[in-house]
Amino acid sequence: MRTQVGIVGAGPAGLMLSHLLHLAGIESVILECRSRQYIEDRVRAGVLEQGTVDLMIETGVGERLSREGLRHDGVWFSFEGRRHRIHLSELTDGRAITVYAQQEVVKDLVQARIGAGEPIVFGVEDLSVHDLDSPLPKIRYRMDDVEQEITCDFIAGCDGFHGVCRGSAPEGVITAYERVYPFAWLGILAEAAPTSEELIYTYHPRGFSLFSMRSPQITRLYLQCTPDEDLAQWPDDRIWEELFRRTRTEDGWTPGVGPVIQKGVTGMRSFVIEPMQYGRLFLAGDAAHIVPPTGAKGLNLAISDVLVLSRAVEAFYKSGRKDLLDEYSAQCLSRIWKVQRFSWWMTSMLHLFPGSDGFDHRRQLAELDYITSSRAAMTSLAENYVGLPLD
Ligand code: RFL
Ligand code: PHB
Repeated sequence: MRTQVGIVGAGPAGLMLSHLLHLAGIESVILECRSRQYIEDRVRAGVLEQGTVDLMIETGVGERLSREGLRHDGVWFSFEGRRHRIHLSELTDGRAITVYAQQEVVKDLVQARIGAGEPIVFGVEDLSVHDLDSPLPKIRYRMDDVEQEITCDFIAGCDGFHGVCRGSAPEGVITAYERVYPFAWLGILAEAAPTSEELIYTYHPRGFSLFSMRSPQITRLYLQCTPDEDLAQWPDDRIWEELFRRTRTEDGWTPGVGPVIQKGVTGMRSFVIEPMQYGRLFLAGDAAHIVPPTGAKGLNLAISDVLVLSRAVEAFYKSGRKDLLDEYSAQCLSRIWKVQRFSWWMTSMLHLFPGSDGFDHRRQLAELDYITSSRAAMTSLAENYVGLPLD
């Protein structure tokens, strides 16, 4: 088989890349190791930056998002029993975040790909990439016990943090920068109407917690826990008790309680590779970087990478230009490192670190006081939270 761009992975990065290439008249094939049902049910992110929302709407995949997405003009920070609102849109010329689940973004993009008659091959096995430094790189995989090969002009490695593409560049070409945090998030999804219309990030001496949502009927909540936390030790009653302890405010606010429909533990790391390209292999999204979830940035970064990549590939086919492809990595990394900084900063400000003492506690409270009272600090937070320009 022959295609122009072979895309490994049908997450947000691979699906959006294929969609953008299609709009530019460029052919691609997506290869995904999981089933369609699996990727459409996978519960992950929920917060879209303004630029991600705009891109989905402008490129014709935002119809359901415009109808069902929950636009938030503000976000709350809670500490010492009090909630403080940051008015995002007032501080950023009308920009905001939108709550719309990642699996809904995935469903909308899969629908668009299939509607356009573009192939997504689900359930591929033993995928590998070859001849990356040649003009015709190849992807090999097994499907229904038959070995397959696709020859491409370019390969996009959109196969997430545990994918195979990143490790296919020769040793020494790629440098990884990493920070692993000594805590994790225990996340739950509950059938309970959200009792706040906007997200609440809480700093508490017992650890961080986050109140979020997915719809007017579903609440999403997170509690800081240990990286090796045993879920069996967390029956629903204990989770609610801990959530109440950490999130209750002096004005009597608490999250609404309801049946827990999903539970999981997510580790936290910051990770970036440089460069994000080797020969004709271009890495995008979680394959190239991971952020701790505190800034709600992972999905949005994946989208900004592939926007840059699609423009570079388009320039190559339309006018033979290679300069944008050569600049792909540097252009993405300049934004990625700013987003890494923001995610690391939010994580450091809001979590309880093992071994921290009274000095750390007071410093964190002072920082929270500052970012909820200084207009300059609030503006900086708001600008990053609604999203830096996509490209
Ligand atoms: P994905 O979504 O991991 O997709 C990669 C795809 O590649 C497939 N794959 C392969 N296919 C073929 N052959 C192979 N060898 C393959 N190996 C892997 C996988 O099956 C998968 O379908 O990466 P992508 O597209 O880069 O997208 C990144 C985002 O998914 C991720 O950054 C976000 O989910 C992170 N994240 C959040 N991001 C936000 O922007 N806002 C949030 O509020 C937010 N909250 C979160 C999050 C991630 C979380 N978890 C569980 C990691 C909350 C959580 C709890
Ligand atoms: C979520 O709703 O899953 C969510 C919201 C904000 C974050 C991370 C996750 O920072």
